[in-house]
Order: sequence, then C-alpha cells, then structure tokens
Amino acid sequence: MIWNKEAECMSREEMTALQSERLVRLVKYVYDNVEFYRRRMDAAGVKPEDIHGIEDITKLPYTTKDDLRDTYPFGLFAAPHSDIVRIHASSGTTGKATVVGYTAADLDVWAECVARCLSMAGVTRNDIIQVAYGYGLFTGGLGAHYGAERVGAMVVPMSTGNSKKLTTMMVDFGATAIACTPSYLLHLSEVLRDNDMLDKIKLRTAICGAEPWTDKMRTDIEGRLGISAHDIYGLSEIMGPGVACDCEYHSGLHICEDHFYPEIIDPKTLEPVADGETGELVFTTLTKEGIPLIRYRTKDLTSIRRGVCECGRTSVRISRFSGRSDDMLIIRGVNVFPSQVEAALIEVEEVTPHYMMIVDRENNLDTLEIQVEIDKKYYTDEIRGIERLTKKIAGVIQGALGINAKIKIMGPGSLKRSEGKAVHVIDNRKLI
Ligand code: DLL
Repeated sequence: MIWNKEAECMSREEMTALQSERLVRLVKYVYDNVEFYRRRMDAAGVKPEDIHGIEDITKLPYTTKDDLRDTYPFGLFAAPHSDIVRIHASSGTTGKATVVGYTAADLDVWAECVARCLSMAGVTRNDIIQVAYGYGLFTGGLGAHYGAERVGAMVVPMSTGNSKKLTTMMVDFGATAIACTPSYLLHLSEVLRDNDMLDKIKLRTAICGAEPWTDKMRTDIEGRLGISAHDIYGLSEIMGPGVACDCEYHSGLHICEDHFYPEIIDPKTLEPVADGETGELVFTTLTKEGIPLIRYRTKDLTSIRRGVCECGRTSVRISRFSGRSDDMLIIRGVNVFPSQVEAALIEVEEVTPHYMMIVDRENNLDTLEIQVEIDKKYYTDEIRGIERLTKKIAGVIQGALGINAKIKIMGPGSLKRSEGKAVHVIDNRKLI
C-alpha cells in the first residue's frame, strides 16, 4: 500500500494550518492571473489581503459550470499555455464542453490522489489492474491509469467497449483489480456468468465511480464476483477521479482535503449547512495551477462527516451521493444535460422543440430513447422519409452528446404537453 500518512492522517490543527496557507496563496495566484476572478472578487469587494486563513473562505464568490462555459475554452486558466501539458473536457450544459487544463505539477498531484484512492481499495504494486473507464477527453481512463502506475500496479488500459475481450483478458492475465463504472461491472459479472468464467477470475477489488450507485449495488457486485468494491468520486472541473474514495470500512468517502477544500451549502440559500445535513458539495482547489477553482458548485448532493475513521485516516468524509441539484443525467458514464438535446434538435429543421428522453437500463447497460416530434410541414408516413430523418437526428444527437440514442419519430402534437415546467426526462433506472 502507498499510504501517504503525512497527508491522510494529519491532526485537524495541522490540516487547517495547511489549508489556510494554501488558500492564502491560491487567492493571490488567481487574483493575479485570472481576469475572471479579479473581476469577481472586485465586484464582491474582497481583496487577496482579506483572506488570512480557511475561515475566510466564505468571503469569496462561488464558481459554476456556466462560468466555465462563458469563458470557453481557456478563460479560467491561470497558468500560461506553455505550462499546460494536458487538456480534458466534459459536457457543458448546452453545446459547449467545459475544458480543463493541467500543468505537470497538476498531473503529479492527480496521480498521487488517485494512488491514495486505489490504496484505500487495497491495490498494491502486486496487482494487475484493468482500467475500463473511457480513455480520451473523459478524465476516467487516463486519471485511473496514471494513479495505478503511481501505485506500481501492472496496468491494462482496456478503455470501454469490448466486454468479451475484457473478460477473456481478465481470466488470461489473472487481473486482480478493475476500475470501471459500477453498472458496467454488474454487466461484466453477467458476461462472466453467461460464459462460465466466474470461477476462473482472480479479481479481488474494484474501484467504481463516475455515476451514482448504492450500498446495495455494492454488496450485490461484491457477492456476485467475490470481491470488495470501492466508491471513487471526482469531477473533471476539480481534477477527475481521485477527489475522494471509500476505504475498507465503507463509512463515507475520504476527501483528499489537503488539495480540495470541501463545503456543503444549501443550494437555494447558498448558506453553509451543518455537518451531517445534506446539501450541495462545493470545492476549492487548494494546489491546482492550470485551472484553479474557487468555491466550485459541483451540484452533487451529499453530507459531510468529521472524525477519525476506523482505518486511521483523519480526512473529512462525504456520504454516498444522493442526487444532484440540477438536471444532469449520467448515461453510460457520460454526463448529459437535457439542454444539450434541445440545442442539438434546434438544428434539425424538420422537428419541433417537443422531445422526451427515456432512460432505462437493460442488462445493466443504460439505454436512451429520444422521442422527437416532427413538424406538421414535414409530416409524412412514407417509411423511407422517416428512416432518413431518424438517421439524421441520430447523427446530430451522437455528435452533441457523444453517445448513441434510439430515435423515435412522433407525429405532430403527439407528445404530451405539460402545464407547468416542461418535463423532458423519464428515468426508469432503478438504483437497487
Ligand atoms: O466522472 C470523473 C470520474 C471518473 C469519477 C471515474 C470517478 C471515476 P465528470 O465526467 O466530470 O467526471 O463527471 C462528474 O459525475 O459531478 C457526479 O455527478 C458524478 N460522479 C462521479 N463519481 C461519482 C460517484 C467524472 N462515485 C460527475 N458517485 C460528478 C456518484 C459520481 N456520482
């Protein structure tokens, strides 16, 4: 195990002192290097000299995903482009992605944080780990990859997709660990079972995240595969996977709080809530150079717990996530906003703005159907015309969301109109 005891088992006083020192440095850094923050802080009447320690954090303004979108692509970068060595991106609320940049030092911190999380899941240099998060702009693949290399494990960079190949290699290589989404791991357990391979695997531990899941689902996965499964959390804006993870006691996710300072607020009043109460998680990146964020509203709902864990770590813990305060969906590990579908459909002349997204789960894989209402002008019951239009819309949606959706063309006026706020999503997935 690589336990960074110095960071993970600090006394509260030491941690507060470290966070305070880092916050003071961060605030000066962003004020000097990011015009957006200089303006925001000026507008809020707060200067770097007003921040003396972590207790002053509430004087600082919040940052949101919209701020990233409005400054697309690089407006919030604090380091010069010549110092940025990697870019990642995730879905924005409409057409534009939110883009994040890392300096070499940021990548080093990231690998360290993921390595801490993998160590919580019991991964060591003796493990063979299949990384089955997507590699590419999504942070999951490369994030888990470099963390696993930092631990010294043997990394198999599978990425997502080919379950047959993955399960065959799992057996042939004797993989002992896997990093992937929990729903995909459930699916893999079925592929293994259907191919009589369950008793041939050497899997011991799994590091699952990037989408909501439950303790019941964890114990289900553990029972089916005879492994221990761990919950890893993160978001690209803050870093990627590795912001927090749960240890063998599964009593909350330990935050790497020497790098990410957490607050829980009421999403309506924006006031802090008491420990143990559910609210929106907010992070300040204490050490990031590429794109440091102050009081970033994650929209993820959770509660915070303090006190020493049975494992010995002293870091603040968050509970399993109970949802989001916005309408973001996670479909096959990909973040999807209904507004992205809306923005994409506007480009298709033949359809009206009425649409419905139906999300479901078949064999533990998410499915998305989008019902789209055709404009009266273009309505025809000619099959070939409908097929052509279906294909066209599927292409537009794939381009906008990055995932395939089944498109169902509906006749004019056939989608139910809502009397209040329009309902665009039916999510039939039941988190067991
Ligand atoms: O999902 C990073 C990641 C990759 C985390 C691999 C864990 C493993 P984004 O694509 O930016 O980044 O999506 C971030 O996903 O705000 C949550 O809503 C959700 N999410 C991530 N991990 C968990 C989790 C990656 N363990 C968004 N439980 C976040 C529940 C999660 N939701």
